[in-house]
Amino acid sequence: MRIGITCYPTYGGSGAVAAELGIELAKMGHIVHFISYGLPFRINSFFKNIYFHEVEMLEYPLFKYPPYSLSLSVKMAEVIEAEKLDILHVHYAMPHAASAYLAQKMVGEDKIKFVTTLHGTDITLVGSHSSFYKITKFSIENSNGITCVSNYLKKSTEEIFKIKKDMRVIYNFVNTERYRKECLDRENVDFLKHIKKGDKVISHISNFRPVKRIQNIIKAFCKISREVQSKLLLVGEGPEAARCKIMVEKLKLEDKVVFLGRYDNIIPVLSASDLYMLPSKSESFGLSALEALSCSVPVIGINAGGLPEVVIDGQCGYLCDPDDIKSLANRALKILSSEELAKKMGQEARKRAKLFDSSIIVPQYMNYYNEVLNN
Ligand code: GMT
Repeated sequence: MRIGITCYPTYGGSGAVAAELGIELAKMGHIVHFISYGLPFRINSFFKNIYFHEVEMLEYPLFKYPPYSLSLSVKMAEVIEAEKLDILHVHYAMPHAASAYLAQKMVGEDKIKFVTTLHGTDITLVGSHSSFYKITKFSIENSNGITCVSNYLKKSTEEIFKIKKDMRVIYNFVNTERYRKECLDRENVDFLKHIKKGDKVISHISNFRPVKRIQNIIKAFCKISREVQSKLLLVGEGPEAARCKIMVEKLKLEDKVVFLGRYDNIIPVLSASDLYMLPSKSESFGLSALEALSCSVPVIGINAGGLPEVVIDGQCGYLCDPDDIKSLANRALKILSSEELAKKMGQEARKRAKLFDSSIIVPQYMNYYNEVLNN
C-alpha cells in the first residue's frame, strides 16, 4: 500500500507514534510518505521505503500568521496525486484533519480517503478550545476513519464533541524487540557519569508542558532522596524546564536531579532506570510509560485518563492522584526499597508491554485502512 502520514515532527507522543508506525509499515514493505514541516524526530536515519515531503511556507509581509494548514493541504494534494497514495493517515486532529479534508476536496473524493488518529490534547485541551471547537468537530465528522489511542479518549471525544460516528480504539504500541533493557557501557553512555554505584535511578521523559506535572515529580523526589540513595533523570525540553530548574535549586537537589535535555533515543535512559514517573494531570495513553514498561521499568502514573488501560495498579507499578505528593513518594519508596518487589514488577512490566507489541497493534491499523477503503 502507498500510505501518506502527516504528524507534528517535534518531540511528543503523537509524532513518536506516527514515526514508529511509518517505520513498522515500511518494514512490512509498504511505501510511506511523510508530509510535514520537518522530518519526524524518530526518523533520524535512512529507512528503506520511507520518503519525506516538506511543506513549503511562503514568507510574505502581510502574513502575521502564515497559513500552514493551507500550505499543508496543497502539499498533501500534490503528494496524493504524484505518488498515487492509497490512503492518508493524519495524527493529531488540529490542523491535520482539516488540511486532509481540504486536500481530499482538491483532488476529488474518489481519489483518496483519510484516517485521523486522535492522540489526547488535540481533544482535551487544544481542540476543545473555543477557537478550534467547531473545526475539530467538523474534521472528526468528515474523516473517513477515526482512531483513538484509548477507550478513555474515545469516550472523551464522544462527550466533548457529541460525536455519534463510529470511532475505533487502536492502542499505542511499542516494538518490544527494540525497547528492552540493554547493558550500558560507561565509556560510551555520557549521562552515566551522573550516576554513582548504589544509586536508584528514577526517570521522566516528556516535552515539559504544564500537563506533565514535573514539579510534583521533583517534590516527591525530594522526599524519596532523603530515604534512598537516588538520582532523578529528567529528559526533554519545553516550557516548564526553567521553573523546574529553579525548584531544584530551591530544594538544594542540584547534585541529585539531572536535566539531560532532549534525547531522541531514550532506550539507554530507560535501561538505566529503576522507576519511571508520569504523574500528569491528564494522559490519554502515556506512550513513554509503555516504553518504560517494555524496558522492564515499573511505572508510577495517574489513576485517571487512559493510563489505567496501560499500567495495572499494584502489578507493574502504581497509579496515584497526581497532586498527592506523599503517595507518589511512598509508592516510589515501596518499589525502590524492596529488591524483590522491584524485580517482580519489572518482570510484570515487560509482560504487560508485550500485549502492546507492534506486531499486534500495527496490523490493526492495516485492517482499519482496508475497512475504510472498502467502505
Ligand atoms: O503530551 C504529550 O506528550 C504529547 C502528546 C502529543 O499528542 O504529541 O501526547 C498525547 O499523545 C500520545 C501518543 O498517542 C499519548 O501517549 C499521550 O498520552 C498524549 N498526551 C496527553 O494526553 C497529555
